[in-house]
Amino acid sequence: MNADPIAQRPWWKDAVVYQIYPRSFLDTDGDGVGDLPGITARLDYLQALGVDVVWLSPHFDSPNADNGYDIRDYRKVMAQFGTMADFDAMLAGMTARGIRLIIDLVVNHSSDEHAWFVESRKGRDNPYRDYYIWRDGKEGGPPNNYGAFFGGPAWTFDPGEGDEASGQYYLHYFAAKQPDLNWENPKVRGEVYDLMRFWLDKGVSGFRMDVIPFISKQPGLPDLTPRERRAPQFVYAAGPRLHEYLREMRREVLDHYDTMTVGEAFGVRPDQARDLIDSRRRELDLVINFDIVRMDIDGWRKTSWTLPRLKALYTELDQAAGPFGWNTQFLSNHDNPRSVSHFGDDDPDWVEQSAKVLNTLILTQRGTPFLYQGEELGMTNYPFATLDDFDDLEVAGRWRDVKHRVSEEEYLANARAMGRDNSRTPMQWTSGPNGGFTTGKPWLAVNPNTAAINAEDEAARPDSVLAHTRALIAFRRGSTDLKEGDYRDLDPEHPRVFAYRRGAGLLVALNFGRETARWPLPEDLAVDGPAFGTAEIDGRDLVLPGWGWAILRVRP
Ligand code: ISL
Repeated sequence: MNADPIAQRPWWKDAVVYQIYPRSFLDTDGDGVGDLPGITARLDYLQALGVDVVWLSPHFDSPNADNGYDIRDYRKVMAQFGTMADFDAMLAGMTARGIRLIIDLVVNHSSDEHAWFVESRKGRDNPYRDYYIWRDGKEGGPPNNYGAFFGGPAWTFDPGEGDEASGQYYLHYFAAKQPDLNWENPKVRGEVYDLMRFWLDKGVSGFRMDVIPFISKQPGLPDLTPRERRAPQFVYAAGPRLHEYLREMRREVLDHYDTMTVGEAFGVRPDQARDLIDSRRRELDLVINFDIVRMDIDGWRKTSWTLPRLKALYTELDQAAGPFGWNTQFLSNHDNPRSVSHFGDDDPDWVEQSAKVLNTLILTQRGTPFLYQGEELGMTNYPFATLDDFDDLEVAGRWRDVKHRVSEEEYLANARAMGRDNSRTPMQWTSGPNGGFTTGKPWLAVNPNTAAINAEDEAARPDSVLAHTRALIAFRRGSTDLKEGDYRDLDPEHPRVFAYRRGAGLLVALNFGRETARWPLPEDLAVDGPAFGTAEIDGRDLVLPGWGWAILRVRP
C-alpha cells in the first residue's frame, strides 16, 4: 500500500488526466488554429470520456516561436486562442462538469518579447538586467560551450542599446527567443509566485511545470565535458538550489491552495525524481519523467527498444517512487511521437488493437494516468514527406546542426519517427474535411487517416479505441486495486507478453505483437471468472491473440 503521510489521500492520485495542446484541438473561428472556445465546445466529449483533470498546454500571449512555450505576457490569453472571457467560460464549463484544470507554468524562460526582457536587454544598468542571465564573452566567443536544445549555442550576443562594447551574451537553453530567467534573483521568483496566484485565484487547480529542474543553474556556468554535451539536460537539471526554490514556491504559493503540481523532469534520473515527489519534502506532487518515452532516442536519432527493457523501466520507476512518491503514467505528449506508432503497431490492420493494449497499459499501471489528446482514438504519426512538412523549430534547429555530416534522407527518417509534430497534427473529430478540426487551412496538415480514425465514427462503435478507453477509465474509477494497489511484474523477461499484478485482486496481461501468445498462469493463482478483454483461458494458460489484452480478477 502507498503510505501517504498526508491526512487524506490527495485527489490527484485517483485522477485521470487529459492533455490538451490547444493549437491542435478544435478551431472555431476558421483561422486554422485551435482555440479556447473549441475546448469549451468539446467538454461533453471529455466528460463522456471520463477524465478528471485537463492539463492545458500554454494558452498565454506568445509570438509562437515555440508554439506558446515562449510567453510574452503571463496574464494574457494568446489572441489566436481567444480572450480571457473565453478562458473563464472554458474553466466554468469544466468546473460544472467536475473537471479540474491545470495549466502549463513555463518559467525557466520567457519570450524575448516579454516586457522584462525588452527592458533587460537595454543595458547593464537596467533594473531588469538580472531578470535574465547575461555574461561577458570569453576569447571572442560565448561564455561557455553550452548547446541549445533547438540547435546552435545556448548563448546569443546582444549589443543592447549602448555601444557594441556594452553588449553581453544571454543564456537560452532552448531558442534564442526563449531567454532563461534568473531564478537567483528573488525579484524573479516573486514575479513567478505572483503570476501563479493570479491563475490560482481564477480557479485553476495547479500546474504542469515546464523543464522546472532547469531553473537552478550550475555555479560559475563551467564548460560541459564532451560526454555532458551529448545530453546536457542531466547537467542543467542538477543545479544546487532547485529543491530550495521548489520548497519556497510551495511555502509562498502552493500550500495556500488545493493544487496538483507536475514537474517536467527533463534530465532527472529515477533516483533523483524521488526527492522531487517525496510528499514529506513538500516540493512537487508528480513528475513527468522521460525514461520510457525517450528509451529509444539518442539526441535526434531513433535507436531501438525491447519489451523486457520497457518492463524493467516500469519496475525501476515504480520502486524509485517509494512509499512517499507517486508516478505519472503516460506514453506520449506534445513532445513525443504518437504512442501507437512508437510502442504499438500503426499498420491499419493492427492499429486499433495495439492502441487498446497501450491505453490498457497506461490505465492499469500504478500512478496517475495522463492521456494525450487523440490517444483515446488511436491517432498515429503523420506521413511526413519532406522536412518542409514540419513546423517545429526543434526539427529545423537540429537539422542545421547536423546537415554537414548527415544526409537529409537519414535525418528525415529519424524526424519522421520521433518528431514532435507527429503528436501536434490536428485532432481528428470526423472523416470530413480537415477531420472536422477547422473550416480554414490547418496550421499543420491533418493526418489523411482521419477517414478511418476519428471521434465521430468511434463514438458510434462499441469496439472502438474510444469505447475501450472510456470503459477502462470507468473500470479504474471503481477499482481500489488499480488506484492504490501495489505493482509487480510477473514475467520481466518474456519478449512479447507484459503481465503484472495490481493489488491483491487483479492481473493484467498484454500481448505486444501480432502472433498469438500462450502465457502460463502462475501456479498459485486462482482465477475468478473469465478474463475482461480479448484473451481466453485454456486450462492453466492465458491465450492472448495478436495485440490481445486481459484483465483477470484473481482470488487474493
Ligand atoms: O527533448 C527535448 C529537447 O530536445 C524537447 O522535446 C523538449 O524541449 C523537452 O522535452 C522540454 O520540453 C518542454 O520545454 C520546451 C518546449 O519546446 C516543450 O514543448 C516543453 O514540453 C521549451 O519550453
